[in-house]
Amino acid sequence: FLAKSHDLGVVAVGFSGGQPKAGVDAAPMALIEAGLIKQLEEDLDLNVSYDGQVHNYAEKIPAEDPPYRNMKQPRFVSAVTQEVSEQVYSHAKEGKLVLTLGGDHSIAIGTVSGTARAIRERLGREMAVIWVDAHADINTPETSDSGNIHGMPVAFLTGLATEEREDIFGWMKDHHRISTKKIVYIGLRDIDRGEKKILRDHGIKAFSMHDIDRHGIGKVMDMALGWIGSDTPIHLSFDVDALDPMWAPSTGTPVRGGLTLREGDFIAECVAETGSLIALDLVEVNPSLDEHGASDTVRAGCSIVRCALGDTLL
Ligand code: 6HN
Ligand code: MN
Ligand code: MN
Ligand code: MN
Repeated sequence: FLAKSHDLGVVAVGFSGGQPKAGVDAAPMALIEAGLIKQLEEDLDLNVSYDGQVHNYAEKIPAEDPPYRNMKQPRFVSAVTQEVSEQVYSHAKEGKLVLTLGGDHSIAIGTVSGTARAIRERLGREMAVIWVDAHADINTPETSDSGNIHGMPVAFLTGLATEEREDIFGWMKDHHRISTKKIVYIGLRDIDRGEKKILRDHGIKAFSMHDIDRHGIGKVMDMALGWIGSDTPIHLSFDVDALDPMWAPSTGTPVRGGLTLREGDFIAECVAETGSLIALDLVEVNPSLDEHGASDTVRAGCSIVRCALGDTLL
């Protein structure tokens, strides 16, 4: 699905507006300072296009941004994700694999909509999304208790939530969206009541930590990739809080009982082996939370990215 399998576009999104805790905006710089881009170029031999900037989108901060339909900072998140969507789209339409370093998970409204549109235009196909997370991030503005948009991206991306207002996600059109049948979750363990109903009502494929305990991660990956089907382009959106806080404590909404470091890397390795990966997001690393765990969290994030982009143990 890629024009050249060695071309990688990197977008660094220093954005925290989808949730209330500062610091997640510093993650792209922390990942890059830990050597991530250098490793991708030198160890994995990727041809990296990166503009050398961590975008903070300060110019997009609206003068006023009161809550709307219960969403917090809706105009700011909408404007930033619209811009991210264009950035990701322009890499993906040239046939590059796109790596986006977040930022909180609201930015996936931009990344997934950008690749969905590019893959439709380039290949005339619908892609699949593998969402690795402790959370389902599928609240609608109405089901959300928190009002934090990082808990809503999947609802907007699947059209379960829509909004007419151009400045509050009204820019999202059908060509930006994916079907509820094309998303697969892995690692879930903290789902809100309204989200459980949405997952059930729409028959959305989800592998929780219970499924991983029962079958093992190997079988779960076979089932997840089997659901997607071979020869389907895959966008992998990896929330670092899918990992157990033992391995990734520096994140905004940690939940105990998560993936081991190896299970996280294994998921990424299995996706790499399909040869169908077209985009990868790494989100929710927050180096300012649990500061003594920050370097472990950053290292875990770098490792997941390397594994997804083709690093193998042997
Ligand atoms: N994330 N379900 C909770 C909410 O606020 O809607 C938590 C969302 C977490 C989002 O981790 O990307
Ligand atoms: Mn998430
Ligand atoms: Mn999460
Ligand atoms: Mn919860």
